[in-house]
Amino acid sequence: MLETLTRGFGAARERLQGVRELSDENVSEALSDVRASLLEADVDFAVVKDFLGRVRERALGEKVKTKIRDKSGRVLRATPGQHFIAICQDELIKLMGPVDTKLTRDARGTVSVMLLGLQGVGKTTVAAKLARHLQRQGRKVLLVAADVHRPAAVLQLQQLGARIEAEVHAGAAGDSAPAICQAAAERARKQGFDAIVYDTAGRLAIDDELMQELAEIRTRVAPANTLLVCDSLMGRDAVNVAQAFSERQKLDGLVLTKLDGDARGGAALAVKAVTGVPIKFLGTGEAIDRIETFRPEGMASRILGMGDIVGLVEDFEQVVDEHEAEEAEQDAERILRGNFGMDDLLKQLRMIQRLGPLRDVMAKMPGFGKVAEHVDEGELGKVEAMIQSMTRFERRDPERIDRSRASRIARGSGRQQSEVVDLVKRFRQMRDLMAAIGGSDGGGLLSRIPGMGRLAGAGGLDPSMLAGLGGPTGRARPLSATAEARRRQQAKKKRKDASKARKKGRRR
Ligand SMILES: Nc1nc2c(ncn2[C@@H]2O[C@H](COP(=O)(O)OP(=O)(O)OP(=O)(O)O)[C@@H](O)[C@H]2O)c(=O)[nH]1
Ligand SMILES: [Mg+2]
Repeated sequence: MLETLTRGFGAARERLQGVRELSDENVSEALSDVRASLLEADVDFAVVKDFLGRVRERALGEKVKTKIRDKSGRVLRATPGQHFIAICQDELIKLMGPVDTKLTRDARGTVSVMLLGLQGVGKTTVAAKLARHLQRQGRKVLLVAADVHRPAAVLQLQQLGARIEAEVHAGAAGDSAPAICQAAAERARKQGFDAIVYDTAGRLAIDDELMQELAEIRTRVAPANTLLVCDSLMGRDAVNVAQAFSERQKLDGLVLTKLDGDARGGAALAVKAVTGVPIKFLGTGEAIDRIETFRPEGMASRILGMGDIVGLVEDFEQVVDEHEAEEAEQDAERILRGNFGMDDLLKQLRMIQRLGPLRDVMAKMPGFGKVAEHVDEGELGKVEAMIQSMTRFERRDPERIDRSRASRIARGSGRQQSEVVDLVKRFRQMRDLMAAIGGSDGGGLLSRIPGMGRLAGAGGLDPSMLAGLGGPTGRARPLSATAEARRRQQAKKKRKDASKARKKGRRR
């Protein structure tokens, strides 16, 4: 997701590493990296020019603040390179925002959403995803099959509706789309539905017939929200289509789909700037829960390879219920004391899998953008198989897994013995690390990462847990995070020892 953009900003960041101040020359060089990636990502040329101009002006014009106080009054030092990235972040957020992702209610309090867009962009999928989203807010949703042009369209929506237990309204043969929508709106009023989602027909191109039909539906049901669905993979064409639609229909926002398959991300970045219509939701996969409310901050942060903790927490809240969240919180506390076994690891892995493809989850973890690009999706399955082949005793106390046990586990899970040994080794490192960063004094590493405390509470989801799971090749192992934690742990021990020695000295 968005690798092209991330690479460009990453290159700029590296280029500015170690510079003493931002100069015309080094800023120009950094911006040329950014420019190349923006163009490669298929961002509209005028948008690129404008964006670069603004970043340049601020990078050279603003006095670089190298000392910043955080909320607790601690002084943090920022390098010129970090200052440059902070400006990029700010300008990216401005480019994509502001956006109000709340769906509007009509006078009766009903949330009505009309979806439109070209053929195959994902309207019907989004209809089901939005219905699920609204159900989670406690609403009773009516899905409306207003695509009378494609024979299988109604069935498709009915199947999706059945999966999420949402009622689907379909017309009789020969009914027009506007008539079906009107009947559905009346039914919703009578039967107490407080949310209604209209799934309309797609066309190959924007033609008068389609515009007429959409306008007719609008006058009959007056949807409180009209959302254009765009396919992110269409890049600049998606932006052009959005522009054409917005000139002929009043749009409240966009849903950008198939972002999961989009390495470039040009549409995500430019569509608001070009059309003035903000993205409200993202589609990040075929499954019904792969929908995200759009946050420019989160997107900017991900583009810059800095992760998106808030997004991750939101994903987590999407997939777990209250009971699970509570349980996870207790688990996390125990895990952070270094008190956990393979069963806990398995549980955590399953939780992570529910959050979406590992690659996406990793991309949202601060500092793990690069790692995410190399994640092997099959890795979790292998680890799971190995853990399942362990006895209860072995799971509880993996230290006891000797050569003969490892060989048995390997045979049972169809893996190599070396992989089992490797898993046990990494598990041990992970446990030590957890104890180190959890820190009994509450001042552990986790508590210093914004939002991480809550995340840790939410699922015991620490990057380092995943990091250790890079597989035998170790491709996805971010050594720096582990090394950093070890360094902190050693430094802490040293300080403790030194203070002990001092006290001892005084006593003598
Ligand atoms: N990877 C991925 N696939 C998606 C996403 N959203 C939709 N799709 C897929 O895109 C294809 C088309 O989706 P539909 O929802 O049928 O699209 P539509 O706009 O309703 O199509 P028409 O009704 O024919 O105009 C399906 O195979 C979906 O599974 C997404 O966010 N990511
Ligand atoms: Mg459809």
